[in-house]
Amino acid sequence: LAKAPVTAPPNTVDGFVKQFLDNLNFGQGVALSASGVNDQYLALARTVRDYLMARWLETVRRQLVSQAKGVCYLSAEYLLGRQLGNSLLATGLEDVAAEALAECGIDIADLRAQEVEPGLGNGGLGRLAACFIDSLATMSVPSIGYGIRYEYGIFRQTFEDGQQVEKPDRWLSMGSPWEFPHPEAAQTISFGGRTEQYDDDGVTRTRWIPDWDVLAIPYNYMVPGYLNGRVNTLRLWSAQATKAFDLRIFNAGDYAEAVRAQTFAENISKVLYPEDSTPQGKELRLQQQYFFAAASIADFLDVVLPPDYDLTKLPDRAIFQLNDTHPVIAVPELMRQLVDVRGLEWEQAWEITQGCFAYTCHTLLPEALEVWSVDLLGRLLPRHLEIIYRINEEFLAAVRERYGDDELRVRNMSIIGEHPERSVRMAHLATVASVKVNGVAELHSQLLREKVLHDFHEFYPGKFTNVTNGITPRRFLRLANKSLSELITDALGPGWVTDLDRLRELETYAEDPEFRERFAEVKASNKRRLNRVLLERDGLEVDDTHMLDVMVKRLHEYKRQMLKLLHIVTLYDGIVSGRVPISEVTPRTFIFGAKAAPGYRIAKDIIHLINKVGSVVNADPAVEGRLKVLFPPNYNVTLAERIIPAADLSEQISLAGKEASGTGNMKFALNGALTIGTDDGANVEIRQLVGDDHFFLFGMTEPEVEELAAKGYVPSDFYRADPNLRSAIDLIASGAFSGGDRSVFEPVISNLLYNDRFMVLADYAAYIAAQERVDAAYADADTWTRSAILNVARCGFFSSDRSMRDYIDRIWHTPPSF
Ligand code: 26W
Repeated sequence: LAKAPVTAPPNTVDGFVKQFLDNLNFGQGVALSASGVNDQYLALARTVRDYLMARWLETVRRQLVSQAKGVCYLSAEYLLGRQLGNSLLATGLEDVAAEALAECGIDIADLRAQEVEPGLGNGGLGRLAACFIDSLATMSVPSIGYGIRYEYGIFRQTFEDGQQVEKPDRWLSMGSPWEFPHPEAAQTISFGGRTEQYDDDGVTRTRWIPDWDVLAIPYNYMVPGYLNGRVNTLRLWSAQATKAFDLRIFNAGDYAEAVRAQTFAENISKVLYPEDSTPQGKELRLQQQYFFAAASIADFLDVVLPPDYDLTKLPDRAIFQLNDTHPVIAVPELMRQLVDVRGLEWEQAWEITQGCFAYTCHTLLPEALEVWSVDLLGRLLPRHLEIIYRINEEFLAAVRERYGDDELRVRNMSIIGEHPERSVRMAHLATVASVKVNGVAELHSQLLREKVLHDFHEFYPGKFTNVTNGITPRRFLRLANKSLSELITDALGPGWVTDLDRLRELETYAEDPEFRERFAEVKASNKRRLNRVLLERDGLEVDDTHMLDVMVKRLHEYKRQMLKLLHIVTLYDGIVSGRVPISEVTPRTFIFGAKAAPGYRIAKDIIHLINKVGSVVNADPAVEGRLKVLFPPNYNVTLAERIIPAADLSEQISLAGKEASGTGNMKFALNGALTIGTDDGANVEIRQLVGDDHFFLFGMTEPEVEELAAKGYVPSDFYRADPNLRSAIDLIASGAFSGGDRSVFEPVISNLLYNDRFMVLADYAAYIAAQERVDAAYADADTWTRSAILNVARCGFFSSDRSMRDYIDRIWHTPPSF
């Protein structure tokens, strides 16, 4: 293989101007004088791309030559955020590009603002995948990300009279300059039909005779490492109708039917399911999962591996990391490829398969554990169901051999569940097939071992491990918080960006009054920037003299946005009832950001209620502007990058034992917000690292939650016993936030009083008390700033570079390669 002949344009302002103008003239076909801002954005994006191209081709070449063991990260979601800023950062071109564009009379900030982020994920799980591929590129680890190129990503959220209304996310409508389609490398993916046995030279084999298929077209995206000359690949699949599919119908003269068929096939990658934490047993969703899992496996076997590769060596060449259960159908698919297509013996194929997969679980909620009905799976993927049955048969035989006829245990461990209908438990299949199974924070992994997958932990000692999540310091510190980054670099030099443990050295600076002053000024300037952004985006105002108290994450009952809201209503109630003198109220601006799954009724009611409380509180003169509730719509990665650096207080208040890890919690702490939080997910580790004095802990522990549940939790008891709580709930129930209409929020109130699955009322008093400690601490600005600096200094552990090192050491064994 020849060395890549491509060279990058000269790394100078003149070189950049020339390349930019070439891209504008020859790429976009417009003159500078006639160009619009979108033309300019596209030309700029292509210019930055040109600088990355030689590195990309070289990375691909080296990976092909070395055939070193690499990671195939399989994820149905990648929540990438904007690409331009990150590409400029990775290439070290930020200043050159800004100067070059200024020479052309263009403000680069206007072009950056033009980019629509690819929102190809729901929340934590998708953003984690994006952080991980960034770290893998930065650490020079051979790897490829596989996923789906949804034509519509997560919906765009708007509010109408305070209620969420979903609009389609047309992220591709202005063209995406970051993708490279390769129709010539399409894979054909089949569905449906039946299986049959046939005689192959005296051996009975099985083949699948599917009845329809689609093309999977790969679109490649660059994943640039930070200033290291490496560019990895993210390969997302897009569905296209096969020729055979519509020609047959076309020839029969039925044009409408042909178009319908085409639409049917192409629907597979049309839209991201916006459900978070409750799998919808939708056929299309299973189609999506198989579509990308099968295309990725085939791509790896046919395109990435050399021809005549000895497949028994596959575990030394590749590890397929399953990002939750969404890609788990890849397990029977690899078996099918090895046994049916490539003629290996079952036993040998199973040994290979078991050496090639690893599974990360991202949840603890039982309703989020994916299952597929045998009926549906058998109809869509008949051969895969047979394979799953055989895997299960052999697995259960081993279980019986170990435990005798403990049929209860056998039933609990089976890959096939019987109730409420026969179905395939994808987490069990993943666990049986994987080298390692990991949770995403210490507490989460412990609960997996002790509860959710306890029998499996006993059966496979050593299979379970923990890798605590992380976040990329490139996007969430260096890019999002330039002023803090400069302050840190002034103190420590630039090395911290790829060696985040070095932030420890800031501990001594926390004792320096001048440094504290500069740090406080950074926070204030970030609030002013947020004010500008929200004013322009949504007409919202952020007062930079207020404490900024932020809760941004998906709307889910277990995360308890309701608890935050009860705090706000309690403060407001204190003011309007005259119980609390207004001068004693700490001025606070509350910011919410949250999308609710479109079908999640109660979550949407909570959004409505937050907005209505905001309208009343913000407009009430009695409040004297001391409390403000802001809920900018359509929280996404781009907005996160603006909000998080401005925050003083980070709300991480899930019921203990429900949030697997959280990653927003890490982003806030790393940007110098103090956390008010429960003992849940990675909060536990954040608190251990930053220290109790710099973290506001409250609420029940996980064992206490279990205890309360066991003795029978009666939420209304808490309502009756606490006059503040009663008064706050009564205020909502009275219609004070719904123009006197008591029916509007009745479902929310009833749910709290008579159900309250996530024990909001039980933790209310502790939360209010903790918020009082927050107020007291905030009153001493300098001490607060010191705590904020110590949060930054002690959170280097949460770099996703560290997470990747842990995966490499404990699971993948894929060292960096150049
Ligand atoms: C199929 C429906 C569905 C969709 C998404 C079920 C479950 C999910 C994910 C598992 C939800 C998710 O994003 N989980 C989050 O993963 C983050 C990264 O590990 C964690 O930080 C969060 O705590 C966890 O909720």
